[in-house]
Amino acid sequence: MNRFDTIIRGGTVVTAADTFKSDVAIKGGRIVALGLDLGEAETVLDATDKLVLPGGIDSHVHLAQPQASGVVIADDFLTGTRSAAFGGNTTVLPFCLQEKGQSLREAVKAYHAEAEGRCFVDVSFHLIISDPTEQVLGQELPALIEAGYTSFKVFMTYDGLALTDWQMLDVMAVARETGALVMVHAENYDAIRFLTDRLEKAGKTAPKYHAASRPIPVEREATHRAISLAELSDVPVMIVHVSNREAMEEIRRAQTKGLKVFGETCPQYLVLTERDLDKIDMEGAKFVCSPPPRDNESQVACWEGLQQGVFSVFSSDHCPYRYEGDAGKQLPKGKSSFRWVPNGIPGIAARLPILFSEGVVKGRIDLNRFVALSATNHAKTYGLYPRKGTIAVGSDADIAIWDPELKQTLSHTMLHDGCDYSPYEGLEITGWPVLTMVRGTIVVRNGALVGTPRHGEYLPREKSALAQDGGRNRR
Ligand code: DUC
Ligand code: ZN
Ligand code: ZN
Repeated sequence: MNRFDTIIRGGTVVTAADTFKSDVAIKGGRIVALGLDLGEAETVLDATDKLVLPGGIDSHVHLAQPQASGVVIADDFLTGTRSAAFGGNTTVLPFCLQEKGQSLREAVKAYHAEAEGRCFVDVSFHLIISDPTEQVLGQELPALIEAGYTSFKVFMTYDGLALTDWQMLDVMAVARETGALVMVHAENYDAIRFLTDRLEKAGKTAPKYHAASRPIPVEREATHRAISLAELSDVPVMIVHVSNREAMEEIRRAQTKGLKVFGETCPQYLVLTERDLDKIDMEGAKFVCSPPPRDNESQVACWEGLQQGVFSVFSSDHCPYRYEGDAGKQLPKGKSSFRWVPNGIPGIAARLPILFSEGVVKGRIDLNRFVALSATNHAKTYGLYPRKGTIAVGSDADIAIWDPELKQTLSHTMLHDGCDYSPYEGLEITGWPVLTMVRGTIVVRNGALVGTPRHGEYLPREKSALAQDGGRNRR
């Protein structure tokens, strides 16, 4: 019998710290040896001229999320995790949304039922707290955090989701007590409602006015406020989906002060602008997401944030709605005003090819930062490291083999999600994952799905190492 199940031979292994020629030996779903001349294995995979990277971890995706009446999210766990695997991901962290009036435990139970037996890659849930009742704050949330749901998101905007500052302080107090990590959607609710009202009264209802309804100060102010509330509460905070320089600089200023404030940005803020929303008829709706894509200067700022470490994670914020039909972007009400166009765009499979092509190939970031931004930092931030997010002896054999030279024109047909378009259609990409392996089992190989939806496991998580000892870096 061979010592190993699989050896990946001849490739260049890249971690967040190092780049080196090494074979990778796998047994029982784990990496058990790194080096050259490792001997024989049941299966040998040739990685000559390829990069052997930790599988991507996408720590911000929405799958099977309950929606407003008449709207259907385009991906469930089956299609969403399938698409994730095609894009070189091995773990995704979707959000379990508590609806108003719903118990958090019930929401978690229902979400597990959606995921059960329907995951091609590993998954773990963040919570979304929309109704911080006494029961939630005093019992359900602390118990769930102890059970491994160690991060939760709160919204500062949206009907049915927005928390008041008081409520934000309430949930942050729970995070302080338990060591959970708070993620914040930072936009000013009243300002958006005010501007939306004004725009509608002026007859400005096309999708492009979505961007005008939530300009940069809306995001900057809320980012500042979220950071201030976190500082008051002495908790770390992750500001998600940051779109522009002013919000990025709020985060950088807090980091310079020694606060544990983390930032995330996403592909839409690197390669789209608000001009994409200005298309004929409803075409612009394909790009409606929040915060909206901004301008070229904002793209430069987001790259700067990635290069300098202000943003430690790069996620897709995959939140897909179909373009055709009545239940997605062309919802009948959405045609009457941008206000009702479902908010979100797909990106779970396109995230890493975009970061690789626009970042590594164009010389904006090096390979090690690519790995940090695409996998390692997600694992460290959300309590999965070192089991996930690196290539090391003892870690899960979650691996994406990349062809760094493969040139493709991005098209929706390559992505295998449940949506019917990609906002990144036509983008010229260099570099693509040619094999995705989860715990030693190949899920996607050369553009073909070979895995099964029973393979993905649910991952309870440790508390984030970054979130311990309060929100200030001790000096
Ligand atoms: N926030 C998200 O994180 N995803 C989609 C919509 C939104 O506002
Ligand atoms: Zn959000
Ligand atoms: Zn999101």
